[in-house]
Amino acid sequence: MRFHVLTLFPDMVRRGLQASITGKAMENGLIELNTVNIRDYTLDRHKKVDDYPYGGGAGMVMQAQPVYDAWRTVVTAVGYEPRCVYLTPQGRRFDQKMAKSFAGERDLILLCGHYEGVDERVLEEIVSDSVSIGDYVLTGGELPAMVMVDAISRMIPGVLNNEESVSTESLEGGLLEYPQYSRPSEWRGRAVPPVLLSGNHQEVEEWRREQSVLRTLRNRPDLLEEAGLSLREVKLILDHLEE
Ligand code: 6GU
Repeated sequence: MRFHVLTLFPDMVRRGLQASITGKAMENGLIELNTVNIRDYTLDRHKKVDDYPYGGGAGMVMQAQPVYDAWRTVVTAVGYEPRCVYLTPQGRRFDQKMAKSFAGERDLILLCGHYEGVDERVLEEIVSDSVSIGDYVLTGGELPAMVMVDAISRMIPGVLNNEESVSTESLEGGLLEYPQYSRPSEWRGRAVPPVLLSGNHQEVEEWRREQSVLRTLRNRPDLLEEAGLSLREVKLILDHLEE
């Protein structure tokens, strides 16, 4: 999969994704990262890419022309119009389901906004999806673009070493992940839950499922409605609510 990130801070995006698993995925040719510096496309003598908002108000607006020309260059290079994501707090909230849908694309264009926003006319012209990564405001779309590239990349076959970990971990089953433990079996007086040392695979699975349900109840009760719990699991929740 090829990611094309339109940004004023290409180094930030490149350096952020070069580390760790996404970096390895690039080395292995499983993903490609093409950062495009929007400033390279300005026609302004002083390399300016923003201007005052019509109608007044605080801040500056990213102008349409350099954004459009940067986008057009990518479209011409790939030979078609890939989906184009605009990163903005006004967008649809990014989630695992959305990551999966983007993971099926050959190319994805990510447009990072800055200042108070981007001229609406170029957004109307090029954007297929407006996406936010959560209910807080960041200074620009670069970190959200990196978040999206990371979340999408790990769904691509071969990017994670353990294929199983893509499907069984957090949120895939609609529940949060259960707690994990490794050696030693006792650390600072804290023992690993004995069931995990029992060798009884079925009991381990039951314990983990129960832990997932209770953790979701505690931290993300909004997820429980969609989680498809059994009657037994609903009763478990009710017992804990009484305590
Ligand atoms: Cl996509 N952009 C900005 N600037 N802030 C955000 C965001 C995006 N998602 C959450 N906060």
